[in-house]
Amino acid sequence: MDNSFLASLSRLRCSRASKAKLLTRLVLALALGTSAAFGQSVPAQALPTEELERYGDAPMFIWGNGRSEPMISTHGSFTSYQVNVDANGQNITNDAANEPSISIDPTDRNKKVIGWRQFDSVSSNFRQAGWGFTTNGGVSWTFPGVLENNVFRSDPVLASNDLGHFFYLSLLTTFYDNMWRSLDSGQSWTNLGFATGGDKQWFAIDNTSSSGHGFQYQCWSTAGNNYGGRQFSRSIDGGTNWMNPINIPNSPIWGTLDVNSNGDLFIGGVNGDTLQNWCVRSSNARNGGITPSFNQATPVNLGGNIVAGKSINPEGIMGQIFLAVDRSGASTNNNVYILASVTPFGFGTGGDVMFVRSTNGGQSFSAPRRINDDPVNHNKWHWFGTMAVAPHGRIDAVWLDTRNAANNTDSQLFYSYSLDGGDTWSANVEVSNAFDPFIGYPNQNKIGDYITIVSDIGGGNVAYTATFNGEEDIYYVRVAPPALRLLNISTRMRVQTGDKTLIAGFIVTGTEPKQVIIRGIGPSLNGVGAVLSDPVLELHQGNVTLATNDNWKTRSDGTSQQAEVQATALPPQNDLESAIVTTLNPGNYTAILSGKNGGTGIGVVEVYDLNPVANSELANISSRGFVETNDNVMIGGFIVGGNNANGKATVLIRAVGPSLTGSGVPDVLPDPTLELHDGNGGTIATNDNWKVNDQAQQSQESAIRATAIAPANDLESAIIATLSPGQYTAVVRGKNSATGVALVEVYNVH
Ligand SMILES: [Ca+2]
Ligand SMILES: [Ca+2]
Ligand SMILES: [Ca+2]
Ligand SMILES: [Ca+2]
Repeated sequence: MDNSFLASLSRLRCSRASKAKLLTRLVLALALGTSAAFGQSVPAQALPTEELERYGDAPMFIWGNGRSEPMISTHGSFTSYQVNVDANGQNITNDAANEPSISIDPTDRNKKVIGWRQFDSVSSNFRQAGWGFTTNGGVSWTFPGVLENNVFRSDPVLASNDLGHFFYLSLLTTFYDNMWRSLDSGQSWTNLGFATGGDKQWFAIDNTSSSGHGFQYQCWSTAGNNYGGRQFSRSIDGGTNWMNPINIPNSPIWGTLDVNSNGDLFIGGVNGDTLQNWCVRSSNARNGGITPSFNQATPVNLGGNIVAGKSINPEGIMGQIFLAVDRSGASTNNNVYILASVTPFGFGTGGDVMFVRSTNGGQSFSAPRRINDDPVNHNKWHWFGTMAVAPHGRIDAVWLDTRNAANNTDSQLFYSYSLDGGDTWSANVEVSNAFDPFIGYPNQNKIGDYITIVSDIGGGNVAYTATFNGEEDIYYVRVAPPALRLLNISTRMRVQTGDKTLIAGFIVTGTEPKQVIIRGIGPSLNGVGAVLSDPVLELHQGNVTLATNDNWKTRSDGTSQQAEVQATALPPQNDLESAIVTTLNPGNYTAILSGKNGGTGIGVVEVYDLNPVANSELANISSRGFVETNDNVMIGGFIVGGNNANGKATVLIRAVGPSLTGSGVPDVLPDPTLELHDGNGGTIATNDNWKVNDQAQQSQESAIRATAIAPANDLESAIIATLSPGQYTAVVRGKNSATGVALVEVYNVH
C-alpha cells in the first residue's frame, strides 16, 4: 500500500470533515461551560472534544538546547526518575514532553519502554515521537532520539507481546497511525507501516493462548477520523496489516481495550454525544478468519461524566476510561474493571477517581466506587486516573491529586491498590512531590491527555508527566503495596545420606550484609517420628565452605560460641543440634544438614534474619531432599513479617521434581503436588500441575510466567499467594504416594 498516496488523500478528506466536527464540538463546549459556570446540574450533553492532534507549529531547528542534571524526585519511599533524558542521561533543557505510555517486557521486567509526545522547544507545539528505554528496572533511562526526525507524531500508545517485543502506535498529522516494533528491548525501532487508526487511538495485544494470540486490536475517536466514524481495526499478523475499519456500537471514545483469558475483547469508552459510558464486547475478534462483530454493549455508570476543557487541564481531558481485565486464573479471573476520573453527576467542577467491575463478562457492572479517600469536595481534582491489573490479579490505580494544594492546582501522584478484585482498596498513598501542572506547556494549553501504568507481580510501573525541575518532563516511578519480608525460611524432611541429605539453598538480596543464624535441628523435634539424633551443619558459598558446626555450643575450632548463639535468642534446645551465626554479603548460599556418622531421621534446617531492618533480605529458599510419604514428606516453612502493619508478601512457592533430571539428579520425584498451609494448619491453596489453578480451575500460566521463574516441567507445582504476617508451611508430596528427590522453594516476589 502506498502510504504517501493515502496520506495525501486523507489530508484532503479529513481537513473538511474534522473541521466541521470540531466546530460543532466547540459550540457544545461553550454551552456546557455556561451551565457549569452557574453550578447547575449538568444534563447529558455532548462532550467538548479534546483539541485534535493537529499539526500546528512548523518544525524548528533547535541548536541551543542545553543540558542539565536529570531530575530524581523522592517522596517518602518513592523515587521518580526522569525518563526524557538524552543519550547521555542528561536533562534536555527548554523542551517539553507529555502523554507518556509505558510498556514492560513480561519476560524481564527490568526492561521497560516509555513513549511520549516530544516537543523540542517549549515555545512550539510541533511534536515528535519520543521514547526512552531502561534495562535496569527504571533507575536510568536513555532517549536516543525521536522515531523519525522532523515528522509530526502524537498520541503514543505502547504495548508488548509475550516474547517481550515492544510495539509503538504513533499518530500522524494525517490522522492515520503507524505501527513501530522493537525487537531489542526498545533500543531501536522499525516502522511496520500504515496501521489505520485515528485521533486518540488505543491498542491492545492478545497475549493469551486463545486463537487470537498475537492479534492486535485498535480503537480510536469519532473525531479526527478518516473512516466516516468507523473506529475499530485488527491486525492478525503482528501489526503489519490492518483490516478495513468497522463501527463500534454506541461509538465509545477515549477508552482503552483489553482481552480476557479466553481472548474475548472488551472496549471501554464514552459516547461523545450522550456522555454515556460503554463497555462493548466482541467474542469473535479472536477468530482471524472473519470480520469481527460486537455481541454485547453495556452502559456503564461511573457516578459522573468524562469531561474535557476543565481548568486543571484547559485544552485537554480530565481523564480517559481505562478498561482492564483480570487474567490471573485465580478466583477473580476474567473480571472486567473500568476506572476513570469523572466529574460527579450534577457538578461542574472537580473530579473523582471512580471504579466499577463486572464479574459476568461485562453483562453488568457494580455500583461506582470512589477510590480517592479524601473528604468529598467537588472543587478538588483527582485527575488522569489510570489503572492496571497485575498478572496475579492485584489492581493498581494512580492519579494526579490536588487534595493537599491550597491553590487546588498543584498536583501529586497518588496510589491505591486492591488485593481482592476491587472489593476493598488500600488507603491512598502519596507517591510524588507536588508540582505545578501549568508550567512548561509547549505552546499548547494542556499537560497532555493521559498518564499510564503497567503492573507486574511486585508492583505498578507508572509513566507520568510532571514539572519538578520547572519543565514539563516524563517520569517513571514504581508503586507497590508495602512489602513484607521472609524473616525465617526452613525445610523439614527425613534426612538420609549421600544424595539424600537435606540441601537448603537461599539467597540474600539487597545492598547490605545480613546477619543470620542457621540451625540444624533434630532431637528437639516432637511428635514427628524418628528424628535425626545428632545433626551436623555446613554452610557453603559455591565451592567454598564458609563454616561447619556439629553441636551448637562449640565452634569447629573448639572455641565456645554459646554466648553468641544465646544472644540471638534462638539457641537450639538440644546440645547436639547445630547453629552457625554469621553475617553474609548479598549472594547465594547453601546449607547442608546431615546426620553424624551416617545417621538418618527427620531434621530441620532453617535460616533466621537477625537484622530485618538492613537493606538486604532473605529472598528465597530452595531445599532439595528425598521426599517420602506420610511424616516423611518435605515441608518448607517460612515466616512473613516486617515493620509495616499493612504490608503483605507476595510469594511464589514451587515443588520441583522431574526437571531435576536435567541436572543429573537421580531418583527424582516424578509428579509433585504442593499444599500451602497457614500457621493454624488451614489450607490456603493446593496445586498439582502449575499451569492450572486448582481452586479456580483456570489457567494461571501467564501469572506464573510473569514471575520469570515458572517451573520447567508441566507436572511440577506452583502457587502464588499474597500473605499477611504469620507462619506458613508448604508441603511437597509425590502424586499417588510416589517418592523421589524434589525441591521445595519459596520466593518473595517484589
Ligand atoms: Ca527537559
Ligand atoms: Ca493526545
Ligand atoms: Ca550434632
Ligand atoms: Ca504434579
